[in-house]
Amino acid sequence: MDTVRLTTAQALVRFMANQYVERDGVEHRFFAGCFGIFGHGNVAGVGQALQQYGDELIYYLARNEQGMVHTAAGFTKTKNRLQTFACTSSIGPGATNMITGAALATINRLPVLLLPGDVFASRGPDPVLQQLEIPHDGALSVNDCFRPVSKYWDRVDRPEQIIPAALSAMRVLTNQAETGAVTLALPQDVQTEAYDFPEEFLKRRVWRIGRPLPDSEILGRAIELIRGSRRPMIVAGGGVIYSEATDSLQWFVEQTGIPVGETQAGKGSLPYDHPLALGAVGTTGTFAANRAAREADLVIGVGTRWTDFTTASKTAFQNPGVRFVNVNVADFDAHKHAGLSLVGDARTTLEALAETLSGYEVETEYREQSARVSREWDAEVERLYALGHEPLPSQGEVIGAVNSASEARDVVVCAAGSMPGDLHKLWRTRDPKGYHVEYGYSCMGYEIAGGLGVKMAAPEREVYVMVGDGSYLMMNAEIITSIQEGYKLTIVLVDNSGFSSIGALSRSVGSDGFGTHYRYRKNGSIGLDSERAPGDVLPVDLAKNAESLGARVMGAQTSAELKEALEEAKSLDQTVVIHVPVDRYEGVPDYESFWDVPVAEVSEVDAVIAAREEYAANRRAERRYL
Ligand SMILES: Cc1ncc(C[n+]2csc(CCOP(=O)(O)OP(=O)(O)O)c2C)c(N)n1
Ligand SMILES: [Mg+2]
Repeated sequence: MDTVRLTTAQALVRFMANQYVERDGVEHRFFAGCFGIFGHGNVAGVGQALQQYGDELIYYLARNEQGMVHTAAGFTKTKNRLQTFACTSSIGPGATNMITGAALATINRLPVLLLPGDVFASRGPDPVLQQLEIPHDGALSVNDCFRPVSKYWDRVDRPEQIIPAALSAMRVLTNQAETGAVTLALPQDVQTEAYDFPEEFLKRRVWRIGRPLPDSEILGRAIELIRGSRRPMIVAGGGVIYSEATDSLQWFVEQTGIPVGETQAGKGSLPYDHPLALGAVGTTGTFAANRAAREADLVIGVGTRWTDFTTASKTAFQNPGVRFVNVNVADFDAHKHAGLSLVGDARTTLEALAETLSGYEVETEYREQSARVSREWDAEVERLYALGHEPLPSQGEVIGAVNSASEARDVVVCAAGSMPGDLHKLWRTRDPKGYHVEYGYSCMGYEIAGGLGVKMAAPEREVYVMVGDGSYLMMNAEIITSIQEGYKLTIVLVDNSGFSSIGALSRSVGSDGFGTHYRYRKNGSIGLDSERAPGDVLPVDLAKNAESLGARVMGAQTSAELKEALEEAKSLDQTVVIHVPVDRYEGVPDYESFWDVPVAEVSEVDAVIAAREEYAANRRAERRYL
């Protein structure tokens, strides 16, 4: 057996550089590179290897370990999970900074490889700087915190262990049903130790990503259920997009006349102006999709994991006899809501269904109703795009301006705050990859870092990062990384001086916006919305902050100024931040939907008592779908 003497880290870097995936006959290099922030826990191991093999695997310096995992997640989501990045960190805080990113990746089913440094396997320098000491367990380190947020976790205590660990990592990363964050904890001494690695381990390896079909008997039962339904609807989730099944979906719905509601990850499954596109479904849904959901007797979920936002906390589907058919590569999701579980790839399964259903169509009246309500919804979008709110624009108008300025193939990116819901309702998606909202973890701080990943994956598209002031303050440092690497982002910083989303939620639970506005503490209190005064607001200047990071900054006080700034931004090739103050209280309404956020059962505050009564009434509509 031919061997080559390498350190653990050198072998891992060379292994990563030679991993490929293949789907539909097309090969993709799986690791586009490795992000990292060095410290004593990785500089001499993984850092040395990345320097030595820099031609094989490119190293990217990030600013925040959480941010670099978000960048990897944004990248792989844009690449439909066929390519990703590895992320290397030091031990201790560098490692634990990645945990939020790991959770985000795992929840969204996005493959990212995390390589936190770990304490000495030899336990020589014990405790080393940043080592956690637990008196009853010598084997624990902070990296054990990655276990619940990883789909595969390993600690490499001897150099040769990297062989099975790396192969297991690839198995999970490339498995469409299992994928998520994978963590290989690398003790800092082991990273640097040498071993005679078999050449075979380092050779080019191609992981095939198949398109499995469900069991034919179950497929037959699904056909019967569809044929027997009068008001079927489809809920399209992220799986439609990852599987590149949007054309098949369109073919299926045009043939059958079944209308489509979209989840956050599934938005873009159909173009917004398709007559069978009812838009967003659920808590942040349109009246078009939510009315169809209320009456549907059969719901076909394709590539969705049925979160509470999609089901409006299980109030969306009210037909007493409603049944679910779930098409999903993940058995776990396919079984939800007592659904008939079609475990398979979205594209091949939709095609198999369409072929077998040929000749079946919903009643003409139902098809026409879908087209009518879809048009009515678009008129509502138009109304909110052109609200003309003064003196500051509404958030809906800002979304309208960005949508109008963008080309069909450009991408909008968002994650947390009031914007994801508003974008879900209002963004007119014209391309399957045009809408990128991270709403599995809805993680404040994802926007800019994730947007960088989107741009790295699709440099030919303009990337519009829509970020609230709260999210911006949590994580804006990857602006510097975007400038360092020459990836332009157009960042629309929507400023309402605090957490308008949670402020509105607070008002709806009777708590008057308590603690959600950036205001001076006065008389010992952080303030209620009903007590606000003009001089209260803190003197924060986020535009100056963005400028100091090297971004080109423009201010826009009105919709007209915003449109001008967006046009100017298009002509630039560097990262731009457009700072837009909006009216905090002019929100986009909800459309016949609910979200279960429990309200205090007893209180001395009248508004809370009233909110609790309303909450109890709404909750009565929650169902179990058994
Ligand atoms: C990391 C993180 N912390 C807390 C939350 C809860 N949360 C959701 S939205 C939000 C406020 C977001 O503020 P901003 O970005 O200004 O958006 P706005 O609500 O004003 O639209 C908070 C605190 C979260 N989603 N993520
Ligand atoms: Mg805000």
